[in-house]
Amino acid sequence: IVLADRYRPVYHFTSPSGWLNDPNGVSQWNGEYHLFYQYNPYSADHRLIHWGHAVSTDLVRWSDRPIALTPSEGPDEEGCWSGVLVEDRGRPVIVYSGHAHGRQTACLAYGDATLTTWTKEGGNPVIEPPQGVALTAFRDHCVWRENGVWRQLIGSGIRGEGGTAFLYESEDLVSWRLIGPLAIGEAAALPDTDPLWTGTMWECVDFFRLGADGTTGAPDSASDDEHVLLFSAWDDDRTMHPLAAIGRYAGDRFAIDRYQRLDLGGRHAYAPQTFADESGRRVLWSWMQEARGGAAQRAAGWSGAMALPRVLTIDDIGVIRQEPVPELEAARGERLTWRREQGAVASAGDQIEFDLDASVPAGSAVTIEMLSTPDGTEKTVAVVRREADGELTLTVDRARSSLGEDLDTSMHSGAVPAEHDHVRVRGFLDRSSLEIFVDGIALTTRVYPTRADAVGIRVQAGGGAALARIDGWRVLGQEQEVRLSGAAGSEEDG
Ligand code: DQQ
Repeated sequence: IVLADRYRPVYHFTSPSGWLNDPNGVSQWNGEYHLFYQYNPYSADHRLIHWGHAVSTDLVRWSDRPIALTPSEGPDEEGCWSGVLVEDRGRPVIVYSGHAHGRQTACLAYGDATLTTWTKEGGNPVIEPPQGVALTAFRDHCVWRENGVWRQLIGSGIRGEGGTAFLYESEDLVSWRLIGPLAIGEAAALPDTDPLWTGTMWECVDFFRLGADGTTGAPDSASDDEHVLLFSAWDDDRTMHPLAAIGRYAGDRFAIDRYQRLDLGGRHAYAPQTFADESGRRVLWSWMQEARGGAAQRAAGWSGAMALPRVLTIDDIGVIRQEPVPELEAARGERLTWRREQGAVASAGDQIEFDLDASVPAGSAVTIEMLSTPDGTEKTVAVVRREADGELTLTVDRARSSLGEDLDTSMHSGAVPAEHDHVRVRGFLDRSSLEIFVDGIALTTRVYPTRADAVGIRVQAGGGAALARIDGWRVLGQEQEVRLSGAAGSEEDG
């Protein structure tokens, strides 16, 4: 019997084996989308990190390519950590963090025209951490062209001051001048109580222009457009979540006007990275960390998946919104049928997409139970509630999501800026992966129900809320499913 791992997402990107974390080098070249990622092919642990590689023409069906970067003697001998891919006069270049003996430095690798084979720069590392300042860390890269030169940000933090990103400049990607910190966060304490905690280290910085008119592009200090700096706020104690800083970029500084939580699921949509695709959209990838313990991950032989690729926009009240790319509609299978039960509507399946419109006036709520057993012993409950003062909130309660042990089942919650009673809720269930979007505010999380009858969704509108429309589809796993059963089969044979 072939037993596929019931927690392994089917229509989300996962690595062929082992461990996956951050998306890297996200891009589109001659129509083809490339996803590189932090990868340990040998075990489901964060150890000896390589760059995995996959390609797609539609952001839905992916095929694996050979490993792009492998640690080798020198500055990356203990890991090829996160970075980006740029084009320098037609030549693909990866800028990444070499990791060796507790030190991180900036390294380069040059690709062939198909982005398959990579040759490391002989002069690596090309940047070492600045001297004379007490840094919390120094890694991860954002690189762009501006005014005929290269600019680069490297994520860091200054002890006693806050997270930061150091700005550099170069003519040739090889020799770099330090300009200084682009911006410095707050000397933030209180990670547990402050949802906008900015961390002591900014991981995976990503800086770009995003206009309310839908335009986006590389940073441009001559433009009045709002700029967005994504970073993953991190601390040595392993507290972490992704944030967006929004503000003005002028000269060599970024004046932060405000922060926004990028995902109400926090670390389950970590290390986000974006790119502008050939159609001009800002596409975002992020890593869905597991919520189960290391022993369970090692036993499963895999860890980590990518959240669905999303289009990022900013609306006219300055709020960043995200929606899964519309290409995913091509992966829709059969339409769900709904049954009525005690004032709720319900449907079954653990690989489904749902989409509903509801009116949620003050004092009312819509409750969505997912992956629930008929007796309610296991269930994950999302609630979209309008408080008496008009504020709309989204919570996901995982306390009863699983009878299993050694799981993070903490609650997620946050506000959804929305001006009307009418809200749109979209959800994507894919086994252990759950993504909910309420008016474009994302909440990404992981749950691990144990019972075979913990499937489907059940939606109830109460206290004056009313469901205006509900629709849903099974989602096809496509090529990943084929690869998965192959892998499960060989494990069984062994
Ligand atoms: N993961 C990478 C680092 C980065 C961190 C190492 C974020 O480059 O700071 O795998 O998850």
